[in-house]
Amino acid sequence: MKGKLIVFEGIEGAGKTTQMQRLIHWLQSSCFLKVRLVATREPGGTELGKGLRHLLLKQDPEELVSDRAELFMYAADRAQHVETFLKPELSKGTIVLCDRFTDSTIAYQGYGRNLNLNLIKQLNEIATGGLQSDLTLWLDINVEAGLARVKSRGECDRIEQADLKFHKRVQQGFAELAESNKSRIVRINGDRNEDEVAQEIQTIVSRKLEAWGYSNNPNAEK
Ligand code: Z5A
Repeated sequence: MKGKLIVFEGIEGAGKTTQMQRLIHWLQSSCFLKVRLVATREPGGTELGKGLRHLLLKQDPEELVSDRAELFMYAADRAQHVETFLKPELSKGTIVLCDRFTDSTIAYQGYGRNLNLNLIKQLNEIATGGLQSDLTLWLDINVEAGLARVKSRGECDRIEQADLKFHKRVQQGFAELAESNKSRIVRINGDRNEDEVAQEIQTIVSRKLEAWGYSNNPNAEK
């Protein structure tokens, strides 16, 4: 793979979408990127994924989605996303920014729903064909604060409505993943104002890009 995959992770309301947009604007306006840059997300990064996202997040009092069905739907979304979007982009040399990836499944379906972690790791492996992020930015935020941000936006989706204990288990999942994957996952304190968080992300990403051989010299070609 010639490109790089940078993933944003965290609980609801952590600020992933906000910070991803800010990073894109910063990268586009800085001298770093003479290479193609794209943004995507899971679930919902492909046409098939958009349908799965709708099914996963809608509220249907008539039929609850079972935990295992939910797991397989996220895996199906990922398999399609990796095969038809991520791998082709990365092989062209693109820098891909992705809102959520494999760690979300471990945190939500593993720690949150208590499904078997080994099974989830195997499913992630099958769905990705072994593709991993080059850098994951984990926005670590107090659970109550994240949920309050989301609630202040209005209506909550199916997963956002899960109880506080569920979200705390998910948070614990991200914390343990960060602890055991220190070279891939970087913790960022998300309990700060948007500008402070964005500044730290820019510092981390610019260092990584330099380490990967991307120059911020405006005359340099990658
Ligand atoms: N899910 C799963 O279970 N398993 C999986 O494998 C995958 C996903 C891949 C959809 O994800 C759901 O799928 C998700 C996990 C599950 N659970 N739910 N629900 P999603 O990423 O599309 O949805 P989300 O995580 O709920 O997105 P979100 O609520 O929009 O969170 P966010 O993107 O991290 O936050 P944001 O949109 O940038 O900000 C939220 C609000 O806070 C907004 O009003 C901002 O203006 C505000 N904000 C942002 N930053 C700040 C700061 N620093 N201070 C104050 N206010 C802020």
